[in-house]
Amino acid sequence: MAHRRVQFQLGVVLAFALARGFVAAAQTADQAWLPQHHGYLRTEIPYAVRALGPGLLERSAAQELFRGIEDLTAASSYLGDSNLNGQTIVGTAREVRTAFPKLEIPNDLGPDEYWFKQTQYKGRALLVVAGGDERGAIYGVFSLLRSVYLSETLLYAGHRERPAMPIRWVDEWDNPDGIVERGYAGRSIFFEGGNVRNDLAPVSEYARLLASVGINGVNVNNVNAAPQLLDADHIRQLARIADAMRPWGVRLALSVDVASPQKIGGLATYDPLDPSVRAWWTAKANEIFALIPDFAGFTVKADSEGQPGPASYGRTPADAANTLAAALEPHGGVVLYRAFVYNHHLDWRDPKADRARAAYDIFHPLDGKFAANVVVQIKEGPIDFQAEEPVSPLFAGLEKTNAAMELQITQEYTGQQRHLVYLAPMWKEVLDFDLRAEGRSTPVKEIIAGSSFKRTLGGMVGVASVGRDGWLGSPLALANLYAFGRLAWDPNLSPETIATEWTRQTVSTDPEVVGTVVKMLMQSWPAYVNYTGPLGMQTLTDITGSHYGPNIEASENNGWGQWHRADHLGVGMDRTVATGTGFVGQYPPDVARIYESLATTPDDLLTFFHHVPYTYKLHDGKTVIQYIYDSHYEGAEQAAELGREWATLEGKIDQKLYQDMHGRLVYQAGHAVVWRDAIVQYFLKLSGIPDEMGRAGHYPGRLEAEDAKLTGYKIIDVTPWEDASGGKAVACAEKSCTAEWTWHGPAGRFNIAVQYFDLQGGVAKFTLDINGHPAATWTADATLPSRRPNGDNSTRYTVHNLDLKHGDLLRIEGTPDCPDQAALDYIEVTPVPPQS
Ligand code: GCV
Repeated sequence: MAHRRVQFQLGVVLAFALARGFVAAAQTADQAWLPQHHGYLRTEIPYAVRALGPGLLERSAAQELFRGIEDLTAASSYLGDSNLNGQTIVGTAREVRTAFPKLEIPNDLGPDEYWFKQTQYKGRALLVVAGGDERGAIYGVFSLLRSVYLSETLLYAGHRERPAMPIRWVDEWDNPDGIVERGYAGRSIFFEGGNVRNDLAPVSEYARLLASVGINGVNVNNVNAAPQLLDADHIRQLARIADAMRPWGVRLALSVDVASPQKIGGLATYDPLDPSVRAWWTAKANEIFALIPDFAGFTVKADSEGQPGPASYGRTPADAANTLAAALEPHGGVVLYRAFVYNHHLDWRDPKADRARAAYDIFHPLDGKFAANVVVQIKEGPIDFQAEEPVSPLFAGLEKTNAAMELQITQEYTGQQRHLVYLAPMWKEVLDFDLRAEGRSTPVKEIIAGSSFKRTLGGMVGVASVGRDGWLGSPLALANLYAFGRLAWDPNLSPETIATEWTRQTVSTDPEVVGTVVKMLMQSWPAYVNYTGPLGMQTLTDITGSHYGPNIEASENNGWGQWHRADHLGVGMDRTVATGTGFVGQYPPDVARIYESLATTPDDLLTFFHHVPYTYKLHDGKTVIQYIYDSHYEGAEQAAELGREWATLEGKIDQKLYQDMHGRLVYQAGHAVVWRDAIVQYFLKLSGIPDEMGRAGHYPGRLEAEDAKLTGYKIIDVTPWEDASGGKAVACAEKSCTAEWTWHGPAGRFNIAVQYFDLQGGVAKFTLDINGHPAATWTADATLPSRRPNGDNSTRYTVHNLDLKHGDLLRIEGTPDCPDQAALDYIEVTPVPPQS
């Protein structure tokens, strides 16, 4: 086989052999978007690959290039003869110039920048990948392989790229015990039982995956930081993580608890201005850098959600940030100080209280007071990763301070990876949003890249919270991680382009498949907004608990401040300057003018900025209440459509992937109905205004469990009431229970959807039988939040194509498995459309 003849030099053979070792490990980067023996390409790439320098990163780059070429050509016996004499080299620009003095290469490549080109040198083919530094060489290799794989014609023309912003990090919210906060893909790849895991092969693979899209830093522990990670033993352990990621140019960062000097240092205080505290941090930084010379820096969550902070001593975030920054500065480290600082004990009766104001109120007055190696890390919206929020005004409020944008890749408020929600379109809206600071064009992407206010530092941080279960749990959720990296590298890319790239690398290159998957990805966020919280209401979920299923009042009457202020007359928070909380006034005047006026506020953010009656008319003349009904019916239908689109791919894509996503999308369609019904019946009851289309409160074919003939089952009230049809369900405290209905409809062929509650902690069993003949049996074995029946775990199982006639007996038997009481909400009998 031709590819066996590949020459490989400078010790890369060894690195390659090691790489194969971890490719064989359980969790690999190849499970995401990196090539997996496509082997179809007839490549002209010279297959003698070598790194010019001895550096670790360059070796990874050469190894990756070799692996990529081999992978792309594995099934091909063709390697053009001319290639036998050619070579592919990887190195820094300086090394390339020394090795090939006559070659014309750009002389101004910056950090992380790369250039590649296939040319002739002294009559032989030469493919050069040159980096402004070693990391640039790695990025160049990944970009080269991607462009070859995607058949872009960049090789001969030559191609040069540099990242838009220097900080491109992911944050992991991993606790030392192995639990990942807001992680939906299993346990930590970094920690277990209070320590760093022995097996760090997945960490190396993760770093490789991140490097392939240009991510250069990983903050490995939860921002609700565990101080013990800063003791000497743990720093030694953390150095192993840094070692595992270093070959890919990915640097380690750590979340720190600002009270560490007291909690683990034995000091009487953690006042950031106290000399003993400053000395403690300096010594700690020295200790870290002695073991991890390329340590990236600290992330800080302070004075927020119970975390200690400088406010305890009357000090400011700048005081705390600068103390840490001074300790890191001699070593080149940075402090990412989170602007997510707010009082979660707000007085909800106070119409002027407003959590959205907090970040700007606290940080804007400190503009210019932060050290040069401090970056203020600002969540994209003023609340907290909601399905839809306006852009944080703080991006425009820090002109003399470095800023980074924090967004969430893990889908805490956006379906927790059980729902397909491609977030790039939302992020892109934020990146492109023009805040018009100083009355000129200042889109967020330019502010965080540093160009708007001439800052040298800045960037994007994505909370990834990956785990051991396929990185993000759901295969299509990986498109979000990919998109994060691509946008941090180039925020001008379109979400659709990114989705296409990802799909072609991951799912298939078949244009029909690509078209379908990209369409699904692009539809998914608008669909989710439609069935969860439209018009700027935020995600109408259980905000003090799971952040998953519907729970509309959970936002109200508590100090957390995620209020939507819905009452029987209207909905929304008045945040105007004229009559509301004044939040609108935090935006630069050109933007504030738009949000201050009802007439110019875009519909999709209406209730974020204004309290309006349900009868208020949107720009197209539809009333708010009708929009609430319509968008929820439309959203649930869009969710069902995602499943139908995926179904067209059966047989055209990998069967395992097909099955996995099929199950998820069926579940999503069912859960979207739960969301739809909860919000629609809630607002119907609250407003008393009927749905013009007659759908709200009417469910054709629905047979409530509480109306059935029950044996063993007892009627229960579901909390919150809107999470069950009519607020009630039935639960079984016996060995088994039944609910029986008589079919009074016409004869025909039907689908029967059974809506039940799949509680945590037990695997209940259900059987549907018709006239005593079993039609289906299934188990409630999903892992969903909550041990009480509610919208977190309300689940739909549909039995298709059942022939029914008048008088038939439909019976569900539920067998509980403590604590899962095989609770049932309803069954819904729908005629099968004639064509199916
Ligand atoms: C790590 C939200 C999440 C918390 C998270 C917090 C933060 O409130 O629900 O889990 O804490 O944001 O970003 O600090």
